[in-house]
Amino acid sequence: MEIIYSAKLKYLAGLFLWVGIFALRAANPGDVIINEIYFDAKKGLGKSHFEAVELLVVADKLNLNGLQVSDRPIWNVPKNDQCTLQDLGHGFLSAVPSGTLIVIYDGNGTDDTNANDFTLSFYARSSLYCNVAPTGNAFSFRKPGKSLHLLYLNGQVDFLKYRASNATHNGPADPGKLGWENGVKGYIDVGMIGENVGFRFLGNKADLNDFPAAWMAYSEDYKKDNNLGKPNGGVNTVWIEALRAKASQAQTAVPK
Ligand SMILES: [Ca+2]
Ligand SMILES: [Ca+2]
Ligand SMILES: [Ca+2]
Repeated sequence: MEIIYSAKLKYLAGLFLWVGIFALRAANPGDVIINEIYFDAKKGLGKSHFEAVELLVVADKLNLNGLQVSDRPIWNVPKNDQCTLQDLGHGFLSAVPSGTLIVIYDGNGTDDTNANDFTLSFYARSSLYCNVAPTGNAFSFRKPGKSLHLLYLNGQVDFLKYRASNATHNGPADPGKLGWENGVKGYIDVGMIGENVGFRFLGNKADLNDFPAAWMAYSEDYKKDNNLGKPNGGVNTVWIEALRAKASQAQTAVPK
């Protein structure tokens, strides 16, 4: 009798483990998006001043182990820089709440791995949780135009492309299968070279970020008015607050 009971417990434990693994949600397009890019590290302003990407988690409880950013031109041709997130079994990336802003800095620093306040940050060059092989950099934006792919386990999740209005050419970066207004020719205009330092998404819906007009370039100094890890104002903030409210309900919901 006891043997049967113990076998049953083991079976149930195994079942719950498998249900748990399959319940983890992988990232698809629209589930996590690029929300802001800071592309000008303004060399000379001192350390802890890095180029950065802010990602917004739209779908609740996503498993983001394996999420990757890369500034390669073609999404499935690995070259240039890249950064792949992994939590090494600590679990902080296995069920990330909706409304979380994840900032990846291309520099050295102390990571924030606690999503209870809806922010996570990783310093790609020193982080244990960011694989930056083979170049050692997560991305490199110091050019009059560039692009960024967001990938998950070899699939496309998001894409954008930007360019200075006086840049001489558009660059080869291709959105692949993802929506992006005007395809290879489409880009976010970030003003004259040197005029601005980054750009933010102003929308309140994941697929609106396919439209360059939904983005705004900004010139504020990174150290004085750092918007990385914070909602971008207006309806973007309202949207993110709603995503966070939904996530909190999910966390505190009592099963009936
Ligand atoms: Ca945090
Ligand atoms: Ca998009
Ligand atoms: Ca922001």
